[in-house]
Amino acid sequence: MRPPTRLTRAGGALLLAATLSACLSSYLGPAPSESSSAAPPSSPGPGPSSPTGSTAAGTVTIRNFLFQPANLTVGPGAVVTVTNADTVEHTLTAQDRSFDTGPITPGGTATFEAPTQPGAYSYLCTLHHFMRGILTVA
Ligand SMILES: [Cu+2]
Repeated sequence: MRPPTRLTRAGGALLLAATLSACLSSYLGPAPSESSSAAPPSSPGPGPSSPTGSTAAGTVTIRNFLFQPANLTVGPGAVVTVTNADTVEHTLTAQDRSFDTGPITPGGTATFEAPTQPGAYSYLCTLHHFMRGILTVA
C-alpha cells in the first residue's frame, strides 16, 4: 500500500501547471472588462450625485398663453419643471429641439433637462407659435 512517489510528484507537477495556467487565464480574462467598467465618465446620465450642485432646478408656469417667467436662467443640465395652468394643452419646445416637454395636459406638469452647453435657447409652444420664451443656461 505504498504510494508511487514518482507518479504522485509528476501528477502534482501536472496539476500545479494546470492550476497555474487556469489561474493565469482567469486572471487575464476579466482584467480588461474590469478596467473598462471602472471608467464610466463617458456616460452622460443625469447623475443625482452632482458634487457641484450647480444644476439649479427651474420652474416655468404656463398661464393665459404665456410662459412665466418668459426668461429663465438655470444651470447646465438642470431639471426644469413646467406646469400648465391653462385649460388647453401647451408644449415647451426649444427652437432647435434640444428640449421638448411634448403636450402638457391642462393642469398637468412636465419636466425637461436643460442643455449642458451654456447659451440662450429660445423656445415656443408648438401648438401656439406666438407663445415664446428664452431659457438661458449659465
Ligand atoms: Cu400653447
